[in-house]
Amino acid sequence: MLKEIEQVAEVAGYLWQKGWAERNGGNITVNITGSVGPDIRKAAAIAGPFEIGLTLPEIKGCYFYCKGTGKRMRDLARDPMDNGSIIRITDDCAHYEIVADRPVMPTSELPSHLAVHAHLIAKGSPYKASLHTHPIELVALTHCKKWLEKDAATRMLWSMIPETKAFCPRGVGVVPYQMPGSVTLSNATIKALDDDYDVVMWEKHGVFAVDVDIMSAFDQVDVLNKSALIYIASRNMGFEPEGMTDAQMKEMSEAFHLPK
Ligand code: 2HA
Ligand code: ZN
Repeated sequence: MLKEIEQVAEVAGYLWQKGWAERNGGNITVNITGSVGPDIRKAAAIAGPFEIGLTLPEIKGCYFYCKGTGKRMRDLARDPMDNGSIIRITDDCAHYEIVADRPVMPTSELPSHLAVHAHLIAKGSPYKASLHTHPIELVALTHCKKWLEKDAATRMLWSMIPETKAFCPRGVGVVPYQMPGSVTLSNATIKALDDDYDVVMWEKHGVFAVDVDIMSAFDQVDVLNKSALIYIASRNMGFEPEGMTDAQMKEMSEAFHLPK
């Protein structure tokens, strides 16, 4: 099995263990075009072609591993090829076919994930993986207007522990509530990623993250959620956490050559 798919299985296990992946919650897609071998490239379709619903020229002929629709992360962790599949985008850039291992239909969020991948390619981004999950404490933050203001959550989360800015240097964007799976949610997510975030919070729903691989996307969400936990622990101890000072943040940013 491809290294990328083994990594997806490992991350799916973490998502379940963290309580971020109830039932079929969350989605993972990875652009594996660079690592599929000749066997997959030559393989005849085992199902499809199916309509994407969008025409995306940037991903013509690309291969993606996608979590299956209705599948559970905890099952995917054990058996990624029974709970997801490898798809190939056809030459018309508007359809996909399933090429391995079994005819598992990809996530219902496929059009929005593929639109994000197409956008990343168009930008010349090295990012190959996208992750949608329901991290409890980050979702809780989005139930409060204060944390939906531009960069308010970023500043608070960065200031909880020095590592957060080092490992999530672009901070966290916010996408106001939209219906799950909708085109408006997908477009708003792409816009927020374009505004230079790797991770965006979907109000009252979850997060969407992109990075070079799925482990890195997971790590960004994990460090942000860790900061949210420290904030909550402080509040539970009865005080508003002080947060690192501006001078401490500045010193950190300079030492790690971080943007902003
Ligand atoms: O696919 O979490 O928001 C499962 C979801 C959709
Ligand atoms: Zn969701």
